[in-house]
Amino acid sequence: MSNESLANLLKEERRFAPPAGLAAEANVTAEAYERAKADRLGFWAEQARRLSWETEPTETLDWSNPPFAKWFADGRLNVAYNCVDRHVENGLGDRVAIHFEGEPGDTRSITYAELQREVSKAANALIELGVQAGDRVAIYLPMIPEAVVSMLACARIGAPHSLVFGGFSADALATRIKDADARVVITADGGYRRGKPSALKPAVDEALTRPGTENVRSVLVVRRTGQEDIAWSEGRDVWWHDLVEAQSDQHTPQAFDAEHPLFILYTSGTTGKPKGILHTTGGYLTQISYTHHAVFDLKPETDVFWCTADVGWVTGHSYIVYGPLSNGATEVLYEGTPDSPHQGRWWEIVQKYGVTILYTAPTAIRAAMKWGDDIPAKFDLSSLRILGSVGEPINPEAWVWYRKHIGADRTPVVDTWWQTETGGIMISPLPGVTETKPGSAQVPLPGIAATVVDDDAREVANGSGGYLVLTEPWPSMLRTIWGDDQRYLDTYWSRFEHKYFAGDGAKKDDDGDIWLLGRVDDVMLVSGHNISTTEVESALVSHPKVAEAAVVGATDPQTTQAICAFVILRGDADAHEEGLVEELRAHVGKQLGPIAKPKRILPVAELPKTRSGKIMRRLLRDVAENRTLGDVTTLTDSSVMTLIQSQLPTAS
Ligand code: 6R9
Repeated sequence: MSNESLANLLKEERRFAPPAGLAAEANVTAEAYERAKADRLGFWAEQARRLSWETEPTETLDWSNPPFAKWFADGRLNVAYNCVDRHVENGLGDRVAIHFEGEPGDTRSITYAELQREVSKAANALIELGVQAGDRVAIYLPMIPEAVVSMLACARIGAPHSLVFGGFSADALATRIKDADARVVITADGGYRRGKPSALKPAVDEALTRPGTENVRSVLVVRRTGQEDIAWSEGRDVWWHDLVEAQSDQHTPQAFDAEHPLFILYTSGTTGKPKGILHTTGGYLTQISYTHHAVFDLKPETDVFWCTADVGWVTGHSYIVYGPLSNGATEVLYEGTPDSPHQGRWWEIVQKYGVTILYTAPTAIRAAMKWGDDIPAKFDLSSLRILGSVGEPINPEAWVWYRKHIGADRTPVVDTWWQTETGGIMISPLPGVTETKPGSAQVPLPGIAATVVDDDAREVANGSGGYLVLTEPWPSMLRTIWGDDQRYLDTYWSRFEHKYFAGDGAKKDDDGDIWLLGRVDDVMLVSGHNISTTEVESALVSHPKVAEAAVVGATDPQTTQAICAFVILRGDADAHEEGLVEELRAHVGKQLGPIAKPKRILPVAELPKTRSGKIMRRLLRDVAENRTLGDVTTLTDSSVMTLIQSQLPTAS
């Protein structure tokens, strides 16, 4: 990125100090940064002791063959034992682990003692199906307790799981089954979405007709909706309620090496086949457990934690399953969408369970902004004490809205930057320590080394922009791309020597705090200036009529790229209002400078998003450049593209 980058023009002066009470009682204080700086590996060795090891590790990091890391290599442990059994042994068997809220309103609270029995039964069932340590199990389930139980059962017997979003197609499922060479698939007849049952099993049946999936011996099927007349393949398909319920609820977990594979999770990326990100056991659980304790200040006796992600996304793996459960938390698991049957559903759930810590994504916050302030205002949200954000850069205006309308202007907001590849949170404020800045993830966590570099790998000065890199290995780092070490090297370790390239643009502000600016592929080049999509979007969202914005650079003969913005207006704004587009352009010009003014602004009703809530700018670029749309299979709802195209007068 050039030094002329406009990555420095958006000024955000608001600051929020940690509440005094929270700071005084915080799990982690400023001292942790000092300790980690003085002895980074010693710091992580200390965090590893949060876990219960069958064999304590004596080695911390083996980096003799970079970038292939081994953490705690001579230690042995069982992840499911750490997430379940040890809490029961510590007398916490009656504590609720999971409050499940189904979309149709069915509920179930599962204690740690019950979870131990469920996981043991499922582990015994997998063993009966012939699953051995090292065999891969594909999990294609809705957000129901069986998803968590299945993951823990796999971990318990050392069978790496590979979750595939319930929203993905048969094709996407087949590709992932094939790449991981899965032996068993766990699925359900269907799940609920927006009040209606939606079938899942047919996609599995279809996927298993594809070449390369022949090694799948068994399909274990949870009955969730009970309404589908589903096809059944005798000898292959087996009902969960027949097989799992018949098992003993006793199972003795066996310890595995710290570097034993725990799971594979596919990231779609923008090009090429999906990458199977491989995570292993000891280092992963150490960092996930620590970051959940530190970033959310979890007090397991009193907190009720809720991460709204899907378990099929890395956020669900780390902060629904492994983080909260390793820390003995009580948490909420919700099957459905935020607006079914009404737009206050989430706030109703916060009120009902007394949720104290909420972890969600900017897309959900912007949707709530669009629906209006009066909706959350109808519910008692006073139990909340910490709010988290993940998945995309959070626009400062959305951050402030979140704090004000959900957090009563009282709760810290922690903006957490990380990736499927990093396994756990890497850059985030600490709620009892950091004076927060709306829109910035700010500081690497204790024990994490991150910075921003220029094209020549030189660290940029404060006040400048460039590429986010990680300069030291970390415990929950990906170990490789499943079956493709070369691609691991090429994708992450070849752009800059000895540094992990995250693929995100970032800047350091005058205090050295880090601001994420979106994927580098999304950065625009306008008349010789690099302009961040994130900053133009944030400038648009800071206008009172705009709830959400997506900005792309469209090829332009004069300026290389021209800025094209798609905006969703707030509840009471009128898309046809005269002068609206000019008003928004002028607003961006004032916030960022004339060069950042979008050439075109198009009000739309929806934006294309992935199932994990990220805006797919690539497709908007196709629209802006009058191209046929690229691959839309990872969209939550592919009809939005038709909708957007139909809303454009002409795409010119
Ligand atoms: C956890 C997760 C990773 C990409 C990442 C970045 C974006 C995530 C962010 C953020 C700015 C944050 N991202 N958190 N950007 N601020 N707090 O989302 O993993 O699905 O692999 O996506 O998401 O672009 O590189 P994953």
